[in-house]
Amino acid sequence: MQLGLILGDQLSRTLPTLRRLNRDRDLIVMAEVWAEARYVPHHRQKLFNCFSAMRHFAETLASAGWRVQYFPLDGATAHGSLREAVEAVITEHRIDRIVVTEPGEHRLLTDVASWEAHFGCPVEVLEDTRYLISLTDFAAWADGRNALRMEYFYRWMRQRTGLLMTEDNQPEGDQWNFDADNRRAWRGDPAPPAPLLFEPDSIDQSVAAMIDDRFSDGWGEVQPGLWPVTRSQAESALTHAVRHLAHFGDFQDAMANDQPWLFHSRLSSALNQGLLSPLEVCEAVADAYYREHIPLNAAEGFIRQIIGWREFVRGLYWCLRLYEPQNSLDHHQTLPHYFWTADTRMNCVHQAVSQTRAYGYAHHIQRLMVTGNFALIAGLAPEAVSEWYLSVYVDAYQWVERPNTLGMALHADGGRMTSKPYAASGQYINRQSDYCKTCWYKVKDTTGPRACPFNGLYWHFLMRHQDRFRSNGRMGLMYRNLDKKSEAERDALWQQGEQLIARLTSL
Ligand code: FAD
Ligand code: DLZ
Ligand code: SF4
Repeated sequence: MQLGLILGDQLSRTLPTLRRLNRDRDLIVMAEVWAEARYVPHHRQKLFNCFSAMRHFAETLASAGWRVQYFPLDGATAHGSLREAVEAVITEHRIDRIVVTEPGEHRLLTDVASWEAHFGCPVEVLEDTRYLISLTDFAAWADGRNALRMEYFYRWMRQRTGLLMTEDNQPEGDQWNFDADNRRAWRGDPAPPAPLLFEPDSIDQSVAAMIDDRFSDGWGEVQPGLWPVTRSQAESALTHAVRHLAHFGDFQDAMANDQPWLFHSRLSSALNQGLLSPLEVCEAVADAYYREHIPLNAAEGFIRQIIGWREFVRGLYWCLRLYEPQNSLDHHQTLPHYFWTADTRMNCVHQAVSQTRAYGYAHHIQRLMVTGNFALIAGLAPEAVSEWYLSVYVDAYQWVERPNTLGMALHADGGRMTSKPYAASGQYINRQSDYCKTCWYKVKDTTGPRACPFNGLYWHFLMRHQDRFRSNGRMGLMYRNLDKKSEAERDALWQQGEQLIARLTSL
């Protein structure tokens, strides 16, 4: 008999493990374990989504005739780790082979790689085919390139997939990228769609009770029904997202007070858990464009995020070994308490962290240009920041979280992923949101007690890293602006930055 282990983010009907097993003879094992639940302090909503989706998936498999051994965390036989769960099954049954689709995290892949020797039983690790490009093909694309840039990868992926390509293999609309049409600020109109909610069932109720009981000290609120946890809920979420995608393109980079979702799809957790496939999501969006239900800047902008960014960061995680510690800017400040408490006068940070605590969600620009930008210019230690991002979002899995945090947001990878750091002053946040209007700080001020901290920290960042970045052509304008200032002004900015860094915890 073969033992097929299915992990919490492998909840796909097309999973290679399922294709490799025999429904009549083999055994599927799924286990909620302490090691996975506690290796970072996961948001309680993420734990809820993970365990509820696992239990629903196990039920679906059992109804389809599979033999499933499921270990709930609150059951009599709960295990500390996946290794221990597998060991328990091997002791109980005669197992000829262990089959597992490759885990999405290096940490777990390394552990699985040691099982064959440990158990004295063959372990077959299958390639995860649920992505649009294999790691081998990604490595071949990356091989020999001086710089790995998403835009070139994305164009190549458009050609490979044929998504939004004309019959003569040209991009729809004669343009690869409508990025410039994705930057409108949102001023209250049109109204964003309400998120699709689901009716919690008995599995959801028992998982919610378990989270309350076993993770009472955990961070974040739990709302059963807020995120899809079954395949059919994920399909409804996709239909809902596509129906409301028309304004995604225009307001992709917008932020607004008390508007956690705006026009974003909220599909990342379903995608990352395996409830949706990236291709079906992109095809649904392309279809909506061809039926003239959504404009090209929305369809292209959205598809770029999936076949571009999502596949690109996965390739980089493995190819550039981004699972290893990164700190090219030598940043070491500790994470201020308000990343957990939201207790800060900086309204933009307060908004991003509050909604993260409430829903396990912030959209991309909040993650990149508010919390990420702050962490970059304030010089927070990258590994602490990365652990925070991995902990607080419902969609957080290391293969996607680390490249985004260490590469895109913090430039801690030495610029292998982006050509320049995404450092910005309060002006950017003011342009893209209404946060500054109600902030205690004054976004127009650069010095003084109520000056927006993003301003002082931004100039300090440019000055403290000028040896590295001054020669970067893409940062020329930033340094020209710095050079226009008098020496006295630059001194004042430096002092402002120093003071802000000295009192990061009281901002
Ligand atoms: P939408 O805005 O509707 O975008 C559509 C889809 O595109 C998303 O569902 C997602 O699958 C994909 N996507 C968009 N941007 C990215 C990106 N940069 N990388 C990979 N996929 C992308 N995304 C995660 O899925 N997990 C993470 O742990 C994660 N950590 C991040 C950390 C930082 C510092 C930053 C800057 C971004 C991170 N992202 C992460 C990317 C992005 O913020 C989320 O994918 C997005 O906010 C999810 O919300 P949505 O489904 O409404 O996305
Ligand atoms: C995220 C997560 C959590 C919280 N718990 C479990 C678990 O108990 N059992 C399990 O099989 N998987 C869990 N996961 C998902 C794994 O952490 C995920 O498979 C790895 O991080 C690889 O991406
Ligand atoms: Fe954020 Fe500064 Fe605007 Fe306040 S003034 S919301 S701190 S950017």
